[in-house]
Amino acid sequence: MRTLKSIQNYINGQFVRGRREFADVNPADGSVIAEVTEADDALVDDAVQAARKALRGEWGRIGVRERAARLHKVADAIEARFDSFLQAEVADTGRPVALAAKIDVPRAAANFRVFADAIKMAGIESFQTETPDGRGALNYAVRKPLGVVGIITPWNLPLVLLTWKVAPALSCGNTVVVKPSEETPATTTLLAEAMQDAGIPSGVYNVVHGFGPGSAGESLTQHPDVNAVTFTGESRTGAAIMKAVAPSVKPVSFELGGKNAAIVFADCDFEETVRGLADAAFLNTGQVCLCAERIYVERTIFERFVDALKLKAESLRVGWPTEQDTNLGPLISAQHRDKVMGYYRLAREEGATVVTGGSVPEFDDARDQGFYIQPTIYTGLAESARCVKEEIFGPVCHVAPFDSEDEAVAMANDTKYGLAASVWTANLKRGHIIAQQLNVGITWVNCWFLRDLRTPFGGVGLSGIGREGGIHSLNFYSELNNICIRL
Ligand code: NAD
Ligand code: 6OD
Repeated sequence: MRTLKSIQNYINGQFVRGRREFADVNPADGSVIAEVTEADDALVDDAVQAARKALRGEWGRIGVRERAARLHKVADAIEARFDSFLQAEVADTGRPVALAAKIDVPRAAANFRVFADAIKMAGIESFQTETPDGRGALNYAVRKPLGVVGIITPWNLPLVLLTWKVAPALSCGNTVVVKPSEETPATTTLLAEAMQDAGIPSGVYNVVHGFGPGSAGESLTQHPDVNAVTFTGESRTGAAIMKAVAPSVKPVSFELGGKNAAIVFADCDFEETVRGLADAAFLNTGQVCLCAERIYVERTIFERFVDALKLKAESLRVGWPTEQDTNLGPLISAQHRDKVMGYYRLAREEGATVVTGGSVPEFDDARDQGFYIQPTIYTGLAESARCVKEEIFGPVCHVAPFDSEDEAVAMANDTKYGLAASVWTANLKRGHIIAQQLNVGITWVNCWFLRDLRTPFGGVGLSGIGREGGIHSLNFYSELNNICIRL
């Protein structure tokens, strides 16, 4: 009999079992890969108290240089365990192994290195202040940790988005309690081993497993001794967390959903644009918050573009995540596939033309017990259709024609979300002008998901609150204390 792997909570430097367990499922074939032990309120409290205590221990005493050195050691430890992280992430998420090897594990290490260096380079503000009596004053600010930061992460890029928040939080001297998605608990737990290898003191990095409402997620966000909450996930979960933290007025940073637009002009580099937008629509089976679900194409090249994108979508290899030449793995869960299939049906009811896809592929092997879905392109929907307005979060896009720049910008901006956009044109002057008119946190011109970790990252409207990245992360994860000295 095969013994299932057990994924445990990590509290005060120890792996700890909870009272209930739930299954960690491989989305490629529906098999159970591990039992995950859920943290109840008491264990969440233990984790928060361990994190509080660690603020007053060695972690609270070491200086910025030593903190940064240890974060580089965390990056070294991730790189040393590259294959374990890779296998765990692929099994949990179903993302293709080539993608995870190129993006997820290297980015986890990069997140620690970038914020280790950023905190060493971060200056403080100071002002010489003139006063009526001529004596003047000196104002300067010091950066202090917020305290215990609660970190809640989603399933779509578990390791990237976890380390994107843990690294800057630790670089600023905080301690953390992380609640990963119930769908993808493995790499958050593996990171605990990397923390141990790197000499991060007990209690600095804690992990509690479980669900959202009525479980570890809610318990963490409501905990009175958590000083700030940083969350990535759905917009409506962000709203629930906002309510939970309101009574204790905690700072929040929210990276939420999107319904991102791409605008394609007739003068674009056609091949590069089709390649770029095939990635933007289908990468990670469309489960990237930055994916383009709305593509607006100048009418003169509309049909040629739709034909080319169709060819590209149909050339993608939907397969086992562990095979090197797989382009698309499954969706994360049966429940998520039901949701995406619901939108595929709705698109037809709303009058869409199905250019390609629209259903579930058949394999005649164990993948039929997995949660695969076809990459799908629609045209012909009204701009008011729910499929054009609501985030679907699958490998799907709607392509619509436009006749003028103003019309393209108006359609792109007609959304309650505002995370990301892309503009494709050989005319860079037009690229700048259009990009500046888009109501989003990030616009890419002639590229997509090209990241520089020093830049502000976040969204407007339903897409989030605040910006992370570079100095923006350091400012969120620290409390600035301004000191005014009378001279
Ligand atoms: P989700 O909101 O369902 O869950 C995210 C996390 O929140 C999970 O750990 C979950 O257990 C927890 N949670 C759920 N309800 C909670 C509650 N009431 N209190 C506390 N915790 C709770 O999101 P998901 O389905 O895991 O992720 C997909 C969503 O995330 C998409 O909408 C996507 O656009 C968004 N996302 C946004 C970004 C960004 O940077 N803006 C990045 C990745 C994903
Ligand atoms: O690249 C990042 O830093 C980031 N936060 C990406 C988010 C992707 C959403 O799925």
